[in-house]
Amino acid sequence: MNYDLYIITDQRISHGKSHLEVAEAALAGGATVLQFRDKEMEDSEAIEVCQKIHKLTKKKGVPFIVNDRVEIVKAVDADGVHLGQEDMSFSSARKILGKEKIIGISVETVEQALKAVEGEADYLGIGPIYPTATKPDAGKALGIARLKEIRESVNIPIVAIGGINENNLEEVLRAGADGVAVISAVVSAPDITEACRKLKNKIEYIKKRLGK
Ligand code: TZP
Ligand code: MG
Repeated sequence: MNYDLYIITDQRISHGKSHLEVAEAALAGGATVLQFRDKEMEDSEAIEVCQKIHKLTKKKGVPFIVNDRVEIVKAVDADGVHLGQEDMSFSSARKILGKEKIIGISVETVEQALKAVEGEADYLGIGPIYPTATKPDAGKALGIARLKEIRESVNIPIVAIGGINENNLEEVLRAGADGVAVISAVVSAPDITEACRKLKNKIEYIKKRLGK
């Protein structure tokens, strides 16, 4: 699976664009993973939206992940779920979703990372690496040193998140992230497709240079 450019939808900061519009534009710009993230939308509406997004991601062969909401993954047969430390336990999610679905876990420490690997998480989200206004309840920025420390402790895919944009991409990829998860730098951009293209080109260029 290609974690290079993991785009997360967020209707609160997309200047009126819907999840579906954000997803469509991000896919056109080369997103390699797409996540639906909405903590407020009613299940029935979220399911409708996710069914539509899933149709688009399938056409592009891009994995579709749902944040937090295991029952929605089940309802729309999405490719997986992303869970935080305070969400449903990994083992419960695995029981509900079965072996084939992707389960990603957010971690902030080496200890949490090792535990997630032990539970056979498919990938880790690490962040916030830099300060971010997008997740007000996120802890304080972890920094690059923590990302490196976790990279050295685990060998499953890791995706860096939090305050990532074209100016700090290189630093996180050099620290060992397999890809970057981005919200505001893409979702709030005037042209989402163009913002994705720019990031994607830069990621590919940097990775090539780093021999990854
Ligand atoms: N988890 C840790 S930081 C974050 C999440 C969901 C928000 C990232 O958003 P942005 O706008 O890319 O900083
Ligand atoms: Mg969560």
